[in-house]
Amino acid sequence: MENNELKKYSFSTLCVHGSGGADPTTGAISIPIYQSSTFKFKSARHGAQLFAGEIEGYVYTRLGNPTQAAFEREMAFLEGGEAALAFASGMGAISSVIFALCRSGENLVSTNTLYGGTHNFFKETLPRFDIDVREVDTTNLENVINVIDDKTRLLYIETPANPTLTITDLKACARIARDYQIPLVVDNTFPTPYFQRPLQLGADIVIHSATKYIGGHGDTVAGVVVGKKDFIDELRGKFLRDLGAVISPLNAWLLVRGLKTLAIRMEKHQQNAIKIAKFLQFHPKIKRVWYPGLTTHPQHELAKKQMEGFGGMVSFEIHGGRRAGEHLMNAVKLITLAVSLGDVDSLIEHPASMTHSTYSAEELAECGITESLVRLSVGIEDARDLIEDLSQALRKVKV
Ligand code: LCS
Repeated sequence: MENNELKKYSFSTLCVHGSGGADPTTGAISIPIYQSSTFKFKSARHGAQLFAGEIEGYVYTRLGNPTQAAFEREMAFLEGGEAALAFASGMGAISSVIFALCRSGENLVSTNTLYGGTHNFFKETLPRFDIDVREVDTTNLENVINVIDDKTRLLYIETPANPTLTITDLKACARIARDYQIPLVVDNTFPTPYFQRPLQLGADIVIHSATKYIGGHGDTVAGVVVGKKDFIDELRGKFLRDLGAVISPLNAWLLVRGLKTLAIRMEKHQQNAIKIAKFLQFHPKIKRVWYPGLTTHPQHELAKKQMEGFGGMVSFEIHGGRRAGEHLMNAVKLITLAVSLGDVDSLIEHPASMTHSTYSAEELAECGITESLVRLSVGIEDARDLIEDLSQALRKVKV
């Protein structure tokens, strides 16, 4: 099927059928796991031409592999980008993109609420390379404009943000990025292309921790970048080659398989998340619930405008502070106490002491990541069982 012909189908059909069918070499409908580190050249000249970039083909799996390529093709297709590049992890993808765009003496502007690992890379590692990161509250875009200068090389946005589900206006950010002629880079891990397609809203580069919803089963660590072909070629040819955060063929294959059920999983994650958010909202032991689908979320209207759904992540503050949160997390039976997110299983964790422990006390306060905040990655179990589990655990919590 041609790409144009596929455009008439809905997103969930495209997830199942992908961009173009069977393996071109064998006709296998499930892409083979090309478990090979290197590829035989037809002649010395052929090898030299491949190295010189004069012809296309496979050389060595750090530089490309057919199973990786299949995953990259599907991700570019589903995000609506020209090309994609897979990485060994979300952090591998993020660090390679930043090093591709920034040199020493330059800076980037970012959302202040980010996955704690990204924040650590921005605030601890990049300064060692003399790259300055200006993290600001991007719910007010004046803050962004105020810190951009002639050394700013990109605007980096995570929306909905981990773990507070704060929403940033992507169209408005794209306008700012265009005005200053810098790329807008969006971490689309939480919503996935099923609920949000940043490239259509004016972003230039999309990044995922594919470890999460893209893989979906808690068995793979991976990342991916989607953008213009020229940028992706440069990223592969320079930064994947030099930094080496390459995905294995097996992990790429697991992600291709994960994508086939992305739509149905995201629907179920969301259905469950809405039910749980509403249950928690009215629970006497819960102080506040953060879910973009609730009308009480401060940016519910913006979320409705730029997203096609609200996703499967719910955060909440519990009365009784950290001690009560720990009690709850120790008392759940079905829900697993673990970091990561986007798995079919529900996962619960405490951002301030776990995923966001890289933030200082002041930074946590600025982002609203309080000691009483608990993050729940809602799985695809039956919502009644999840609510019953939370209910029994909350009964045990003394506030
Ligand atoms: N971006 C977001 C939004 C993330 O949540 C994570 C990981 C990353 C990037 C990094 O991806 P990785 O290298 O782990 O594939 N988030 C995690 C979390 O919230 N709990 O454990 C990992």
